[in-house]
This record gives sequence, structure tokens and C-alpha cells, in this order.
Amino acid sequence: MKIRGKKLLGSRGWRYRTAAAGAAALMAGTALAAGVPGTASASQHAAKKFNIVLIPGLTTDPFYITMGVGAKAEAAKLGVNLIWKGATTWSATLQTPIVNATLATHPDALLIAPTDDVALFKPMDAFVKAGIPVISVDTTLKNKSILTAAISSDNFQGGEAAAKAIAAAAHYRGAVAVINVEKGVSTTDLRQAGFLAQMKKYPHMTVAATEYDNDNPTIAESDARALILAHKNLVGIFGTNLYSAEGAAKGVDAAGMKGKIYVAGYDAEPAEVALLKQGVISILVVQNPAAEGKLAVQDAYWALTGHKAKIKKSVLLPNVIATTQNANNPAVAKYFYKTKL
Ligand code: T6T
Repeated sequence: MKIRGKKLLGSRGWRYRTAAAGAAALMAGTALAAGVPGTASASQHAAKKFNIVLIPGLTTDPFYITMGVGAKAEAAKLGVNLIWKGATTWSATLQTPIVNATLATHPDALLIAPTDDVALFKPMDAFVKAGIPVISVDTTLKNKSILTAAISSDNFQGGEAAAKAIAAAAHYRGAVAVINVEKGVSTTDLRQAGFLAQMKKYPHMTVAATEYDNDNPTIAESDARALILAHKNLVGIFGTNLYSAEGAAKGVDAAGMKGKIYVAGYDAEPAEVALLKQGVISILVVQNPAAEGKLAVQDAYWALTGHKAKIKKSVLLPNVIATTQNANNPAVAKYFYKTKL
């Protein structure tokens, strides 16, 4: 099977920042060059040390850990305190009290990946009502009017890319399935929408099912096994995030269907990368969470230092496509996720 690895840039109306160079510098552990036009410098605002809180979707996920690495590096550069806290599993019920408790500590800004695009509106709005700027990073809200900025990846395009890869590998014939996290997650909902929109373009392909795994790889794995048993013409599974993809791939492998059922996944933590190199996963849509974290801290700093005009309200970063063929290429591998803050 041949799927060509290439860097895909999305094309809808949102504004892009090309962050590859910045992310590369961060991932190599080097500070970004000072003097980038519009970059704030710590010395200009030495009087107050701001407290900026970053609440990820969950603290144990390498995607968010890598975001934290990027945010921490930028915070150190700007001379602000970055406070990282969150739940250890994906849950709006667990995230909400953490957000509420954070408000009581009166931070200067909140950066957050809301785990539900409606349920987190009220807790986040309470910050805005208290005069604290809120920036969504990765996931966002349905009603974005209260946000100072929303930073994410091009999720719709990532879903389209996954569909294209499976379709090409399967010679544009057969049934596919989606294993998603849960409804109401802005990022993964868009990935699924992009995947389904692209699949509609293939007259000889059908979508057999969409399953939800609650961000649990064990559930994703059993979903994959059940899908394989139920749909004899299954040629592909799209796992819309890290745990969905990992579980889907393990299910395909356990059923002895490697090379017969193509897995397209999202993200790039070590277990997924190993499955990609083994050819169990065919492609991974890799995001740039370090750049997302960096931009979020930068925007918060600008909001707090009278430079709101510099903030782009909506930023979608491009994805990188990793394949079994290009996984060892350093230009691709530098985007693989970190496991330690
Ligand atoms: O895919 C990422 C993130 O973009 C998504 O919003 C939730 O899942 C991940 O954290 C991966 O587990």
C-alpha cells in the first residue's frame, strides 16, 4: 500500500500562522529568536509577574503534555508564571470543578481546552465576567463570543486527509467506520465531519458505523473488534484522536487484519508511532500542540499588556501527515509528541 506523506495545508476562511519553524525550534529545545516583529519581551513589562493558568483536556495525554511544553517555554521567555492543572481523564464533569476552583484563585488569564463545547461555557464565562481573559486552545466552545482568541488545528482538513488515505489504500471500494471520542467535542466532531464529507465523494464506499469510546483505548479496541466481526466488507477505520486510533489499531492487529483493514489515526504518541512504523496504522494526522501552547501564552500576554490589536481571534494550525513510509524522516518525526512536561 502506498500513501504519500505530504504536509497538508487547509484552505477554509480562517487565518493561519505558519508555526512550523517555531515549533521546530521549540521541539529542538532552543529558544525562539527574539526580535520577531510584534513579539513581546519580558523586560518591557517587568513590573508584574502574571499568573496564567492552562487547563488541558486531561493532564496525562501526550498531546496536552506537548502543548504544556510549548506553553512553558513561552512563559519562561516572557517572564510569566504558567500554572498547569486539570483532570487525569477526559470528562466535563471532572473539568468543571477544576475550572470553578481556578476562578477563586484569581489568575490573570485562563487558557483552556474545554472538554465539552456547551457545558464549559458557563464556567468559562464566569472568568470573562470577572475581567479575566479566556483563550481556548485545541478544543473550543460553540459560542466563541466570550473568547479573547481560539487556537486549534485544522480538524476538518485532518478528517478529510484520513478519508483520502483510507480510500486510496482500499482502491476506493468497501466500507469504513469511525471511532470517535464523544459528541460535543469541537475538534473530534470536526474531524468526523471532514472524514464523512470526503467519503461521500466515493460512490463505491460506504460508512458502516460511528462508535464512541469516551477517550478510552480499551473501548476503542473492543469497538474495532466488533466492527470487524459485523462488517465483512470493512476496509478502513478512522480513529479521531490518540486513544481512539491506538485502540482501533490494536483491535485490527489482534484480529489479524493488518494490511487488510487500513487504520487512519490522529496524533503521535509513542505507542501510535510504533504501530505506524509496523504498518498497523497507515497514516497519522499529527498536530502541533507545542505551537498551540506557545501561541496561547503569547496571546494572553498581549491581552494583559495592552497589545490586544496583535491578537488573531481565530488561528488554525496546519497538520503534518505521518505515514508508515515517512515515519523515520526527521522532518516528520520532529512533530511526534512528548511524554514529559
Ligand atoms: O487529539 C487530541 C486533541 O486535539 C483532541 O481535542 C482530544 O484528543 C487529543 O488530546 C488526543 O488524545
